[in-house]
Amino acid sequence: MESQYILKHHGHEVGENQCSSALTIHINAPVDLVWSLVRRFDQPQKYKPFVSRCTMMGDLKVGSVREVNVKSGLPATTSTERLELLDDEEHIFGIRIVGGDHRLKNYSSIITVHPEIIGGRLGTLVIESFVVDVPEGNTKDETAYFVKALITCNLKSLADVCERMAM
Ligand code: A9S
Repeated sequence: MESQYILKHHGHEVGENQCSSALTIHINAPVDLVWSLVRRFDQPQKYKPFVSRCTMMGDLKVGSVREVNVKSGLPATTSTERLELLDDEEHIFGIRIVGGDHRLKNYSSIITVHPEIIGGRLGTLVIESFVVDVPEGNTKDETAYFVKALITCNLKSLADVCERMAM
């Protein structure tokens, strides 16, 4: 099932000097609760552990831009990001990183959430895919490993927050 969702919603144009991948997680919470957190482009810190502050100009619609400040100890301090997709029917959320003092150039990601039944209870499948330039001096594998590790942290934190709220 996951592969059908990935084929339908997570098709990225991947250039020669780019890398791309997709990660999934199953969350023991209803899809509407999970989506209510994922869709908050203005408040990524609701679940992302590396974000310390976020300021959004405009309102919650495609084209809005946010300034994300990340916690110390990371290889960046700020990231400027644009909301590219926000579909409350199909539960599709997409951003593009357009600036910041980090090395992720031309980064874009898509998150989709899908209802499922886990152990006879309402659950959610979350799929997050990305595409990004391979920085000068890094390999595709190193870049994919780095980004996948960060997204894995974000998704595990999303699961923790949602499962706690659903208790
Ligand atoms: O926040 C996301 O959705 C995904 C990523 C990969 C964000 C990464 C990051 O915010 C750091 C955590 C600071 C790592 C950016 C934009 C660059 C980094 O180097």
